[in-house]
Amino acid sequence: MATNNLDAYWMPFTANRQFKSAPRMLVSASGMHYRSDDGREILDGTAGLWCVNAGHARPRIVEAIARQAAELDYAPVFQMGHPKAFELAARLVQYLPGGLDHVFFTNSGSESVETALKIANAFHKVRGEGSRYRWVGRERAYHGVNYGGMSVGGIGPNRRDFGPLMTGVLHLRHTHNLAANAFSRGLPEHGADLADELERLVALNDASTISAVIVEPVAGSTGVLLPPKGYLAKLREICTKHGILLILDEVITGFGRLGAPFAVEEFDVVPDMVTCAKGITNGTVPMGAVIVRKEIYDAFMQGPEHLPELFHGYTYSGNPMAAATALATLDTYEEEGLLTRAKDLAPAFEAALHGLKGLPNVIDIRNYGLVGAVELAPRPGAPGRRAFDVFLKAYELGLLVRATGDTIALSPPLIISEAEIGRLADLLGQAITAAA
Ligand code: PXG
Repeated sequence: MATNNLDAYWMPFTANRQFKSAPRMLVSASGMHYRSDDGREILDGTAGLWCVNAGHARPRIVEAIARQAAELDYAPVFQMGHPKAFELAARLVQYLPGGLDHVFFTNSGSESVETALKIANAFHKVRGEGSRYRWVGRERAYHGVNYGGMSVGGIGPNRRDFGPLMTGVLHLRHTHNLAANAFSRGLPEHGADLADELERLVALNDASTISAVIVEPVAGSTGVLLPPKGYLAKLREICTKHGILLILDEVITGFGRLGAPFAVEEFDVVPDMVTCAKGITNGTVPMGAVIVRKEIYDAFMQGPEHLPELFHGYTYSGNPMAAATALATLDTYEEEGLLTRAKDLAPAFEAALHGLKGLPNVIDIRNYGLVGAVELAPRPGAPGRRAFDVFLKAYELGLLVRATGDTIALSPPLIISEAEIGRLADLLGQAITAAA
């Protein structure tokens, strides 16, 4: 079989023709670096796709995967159990405030979102409030690629080609405001009042039709949009007032990205559900989870005892390979203090990124913890082209970044050193200058 035939693989979210004409192939990884097929070392500025929070090829995780495959490769997860799924759920809830204490496992961020949206509606139904079916998302949001997540999502190209989406979905305005907040360090000052939009949606549609609001604490995929100071607290307050569930999608912010285990703690906002994935297994074996408040779980615990209380789940929900991997991942995070390390490194990361101000076409730089973005002025008539050129140039120079629209997003593994932060900024600066 020809291994150099690139044709059969339809690559996800990829410019297939461009890639196949000039492939960028990664063949191994360790710590902060990838190695490419032409033997170059590539600094990982994105933790893979925002998931390899502890860096690559970590021994405990590698070992856990091998051991688990030999010990218990798979066990049915419907009407049967295995110890590690229970152990993992009990450990995960320790990272969240008291009320958030039950875990439903999935295999990805997209599935976590679908699961949370379904639980929200079923929760209202089981309590006799089945009229609450509407979900409220936000412009520019990314909640995965399945129909529920697409519907509450707010990225035009992700929605436009796929026919009717879910009915009854409402959207808040996004919070990105360059005129007021460009070059903010940390959370932007202006825009908390955008949360009041929720009151308008409630007034128009009546609270009795609204099930849940879902937002990313920091919108990652769309280019790292940070919540204005006070915004999330206000959303929480309005949701509580109207009996609407608040879902925080922590697929990117979970597991230390912002300097605390979850944004829930960092931003001091307690939602009714948290969705996560990615960093839960350090990006290795696929896994996601929805963590729900006790009241939600308890509401379902009724009806005939021999029947499932929730008709939902996946073949791989909490499967042994993923559970063992997640436990080893949490051990690694704990042993190395990684879930709070972004807080210590944030000042160096902030200084390094903001040092790029003044380079050609840089119209904004934003950062929090170990997530950051450099926004570029689009090339006239070719949106996305400039950031794509920077991405290509950076790769050539030995740095992996993410280009989204005309924003370069950064989310390095949480093990990054200050010297590597300097190198990351230096290489990115060179790429931005070269692509001008
Ligand atoms: N919610 C959020 C907030 C996400 O960021 C998902 C859900 C979906 O997760 P899955 O595991 O189904 O992909 C995400 C995923 C990028 C990028 O660089 C972002 C994501 C995935 C891949 C690339 O913009 N976010």
